[in-house]
Amino acid sequence: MNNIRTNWYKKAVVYQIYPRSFYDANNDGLGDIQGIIEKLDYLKELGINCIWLSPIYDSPQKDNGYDISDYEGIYPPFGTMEDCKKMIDEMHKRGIRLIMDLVANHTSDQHKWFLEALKDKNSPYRDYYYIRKGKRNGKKPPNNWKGFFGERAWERIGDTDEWYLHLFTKEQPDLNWENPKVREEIKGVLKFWLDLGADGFRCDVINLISKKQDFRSRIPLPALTGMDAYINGPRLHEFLHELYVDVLSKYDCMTVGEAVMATPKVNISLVDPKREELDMIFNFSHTDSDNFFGVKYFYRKFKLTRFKRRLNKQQVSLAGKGWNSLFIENHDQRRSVGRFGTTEDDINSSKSLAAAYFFLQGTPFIYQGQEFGMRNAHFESMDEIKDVESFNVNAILSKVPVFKKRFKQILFDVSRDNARTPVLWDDSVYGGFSKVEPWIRVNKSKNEVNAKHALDDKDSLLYFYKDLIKLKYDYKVIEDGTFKMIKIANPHFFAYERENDSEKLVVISSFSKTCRRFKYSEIIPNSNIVLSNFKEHEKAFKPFETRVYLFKKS
Ligand code: ISL
Repeated sequence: MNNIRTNWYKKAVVYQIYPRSFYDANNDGLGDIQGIIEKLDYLKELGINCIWLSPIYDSPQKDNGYDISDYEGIYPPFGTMEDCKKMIDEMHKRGIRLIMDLVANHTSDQHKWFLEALKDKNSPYRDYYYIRKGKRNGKKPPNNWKGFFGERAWERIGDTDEWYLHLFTKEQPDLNWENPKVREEIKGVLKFWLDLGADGFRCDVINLISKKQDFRSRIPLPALTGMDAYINGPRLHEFLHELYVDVLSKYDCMTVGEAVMATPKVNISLVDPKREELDMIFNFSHTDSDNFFGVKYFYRKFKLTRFKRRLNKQQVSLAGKGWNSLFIENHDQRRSVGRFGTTEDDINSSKSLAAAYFFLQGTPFIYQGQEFGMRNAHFESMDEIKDVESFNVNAILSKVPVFKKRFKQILFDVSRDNARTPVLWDDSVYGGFSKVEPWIRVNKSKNEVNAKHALDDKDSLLYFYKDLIKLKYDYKVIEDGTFKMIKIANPHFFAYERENDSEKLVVISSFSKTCRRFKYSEIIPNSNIVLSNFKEHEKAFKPFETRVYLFKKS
């Protein structure tokens, strides 16, 4: 087949925008599309060349847009389709590509398909969803499955004997991908956006789209009962391949799938180019290294060696076979400052972490505000929290005796809202995000941590990210070099080599609060350093010093 796909994603640096918190151009307290347009020059200057835009589609916003009521319409407070076209145009003019968020495991309960399905028992839309008879004359759900926000995965339809499946909130009914008509509809959505100019998709919870069809109860688990039936279901690969063949292969686009709880085996099966499914996935094994069982509420102390081992596993298992995504933050994760061995009082720790993840093999992603070190929100009351997940989990876990006392604090620490406070553009009253009070409270650190402050200081994290991005484009070895972790058991350093026929790149990042030596034969402290957060280098690394060495082979 004549392949029109250029795999441009291998040269991409992607910046994620969570629109409701990015920039409010019309001063209604909510970010918007015009706000994105206004900040494109800032992003161009940062150096990124691709944007992943979290959902802007029409939606009742029960889950901040991850509950879509019209895949081809824009949520009016964010703007119009005309604004959207202008935004795509302005991005492309600046050499920035756009990947849209494809939320196709579920729709909103206000989507016309679901409304039609409920209205009429004979409607063809009924089979777009999983609607099943309940047990005990319909009074009990069809099985004991639980969803991602802690609740049971079924909602009764009025006082009928039927229930529908929802793996997220009850306002997000799961689509039935077994139905070929559903797959055609989703292909139509993909085509619509690609024809409009989108360059690809971040595919929300994509490894949930196929479910085992027995719908039997499973052994109850502390979380996600039934997961063996709905994670990596039997027809997952077939459905993805179908999307690829019928749509994705026909455009020079890219896909990154969000894959929950992906093992290395699942990871490679989704991104092996020979299988023609996805280009890469988000694998959360490293971000989950500070919790038990992949459940963030069961959190534990961060350990650099655990974090490294998990990233190493991702890298090694895909080496030479498939592409990686590289990330430390997104809109569902709390901020990395103060999380992955970094501290709020030493910006060098964020620089050290940034260099550590940025030059691994794969496409780096930066989440809005990460580039200048936005911090967690430090919530103090439930009134400050807006996320439906936090509410639903709070309602359940606050009743469990072992959680009772500590649970609120855990919730404040790990709530997804930590990443969703407005981007701090300056130190004005609402952090330069808006002139009116935003939809969620402004981060209290606005006076110390904001984009303006970072732009005024050549030593800021932002300029360091700028340098990282530039290096990523400059050296081919970052794209195609082999990967080798160095001294993986060392608890103070994150170090690795990338090597191809002509170059070798070595990254050594200290995560130590004291000066330490890192014995490694090939380096001489002051030569071949292409990037560092310190100007002078001695044998010992200063606290949180990072050095990137580049050796040319003759
Ligand atoms: O955020 C999580 C845990 O706190 C994850 O379990 C998250 O729910 C999961 O990664 C799926 O996330 C995606 O789909 C959700 C949406 O709420 C998230 O924002 C989105 O990234 C449902 O569409």
